[in-house]
Amino acid sequence: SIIRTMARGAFIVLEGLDRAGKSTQVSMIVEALKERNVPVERRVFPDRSTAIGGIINDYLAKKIELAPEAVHLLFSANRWECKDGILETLEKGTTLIVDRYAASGAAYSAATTGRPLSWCTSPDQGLPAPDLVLYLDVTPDTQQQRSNWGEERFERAETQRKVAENFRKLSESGNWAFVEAGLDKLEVHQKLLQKVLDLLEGCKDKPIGKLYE
Ligand code: 2DT
Ligand code: MG
Repeated sequence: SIIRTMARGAFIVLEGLDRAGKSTQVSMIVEALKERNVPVERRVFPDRSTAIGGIINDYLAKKIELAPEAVHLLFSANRWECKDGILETLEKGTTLIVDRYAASGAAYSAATTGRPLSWCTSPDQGLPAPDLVLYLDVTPDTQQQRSNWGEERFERAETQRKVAENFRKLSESGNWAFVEAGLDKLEVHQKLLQKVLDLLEGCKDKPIGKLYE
């Protein structure tokens, strides 16, 4: 086997409902790590820049109709097509801060297909597992105060309620931390950053895990 000469990066995912503030917080964490000279990159799922991501984008924008189970597999395929890139980034020592990943895949699809969470997690089995999932816990009131509510598919209160329940079930396995998303954004940032910094040292010598294995 190869002798590891360099520490790997950490794989950190931000999860939560729509309008929880994930994208803003991902940017703030990335900037804070850069200031500390931590090699870091961001990613977002769905990755709408690929061919599969283009179909997903058209579906979310309600330009096309697809069976929800088929869309579920496309979301998973969109992660699988990024798997090698994720591993290469981590192995070269760069930390990844990711806006949504497999938990979104299962939580949303279980709500929209009505299928069990176990059915929804299975296509993602074996993907690189996050070292930490930071869950931005947003209330329906806060969600609705934030802008552009209801533009994309799934942005309905009833769907969001089901998705939130699924996230709670998923959080029972794996390393999750919940942070209240309704606080001032700097306050949220400080809480998240502390959890990220606590993790960084600890995972350097651990192999990258595999999801649901
Ligand atoms: P944004 O709101 O973050 O742009 O996401 N989704 C996302 C799924 O249904 N399955 C998945 O695997 C992923 C990654 C959540 C767009 C929407 O896509 C949903 C909201
Ligand atoms: Mg959204």
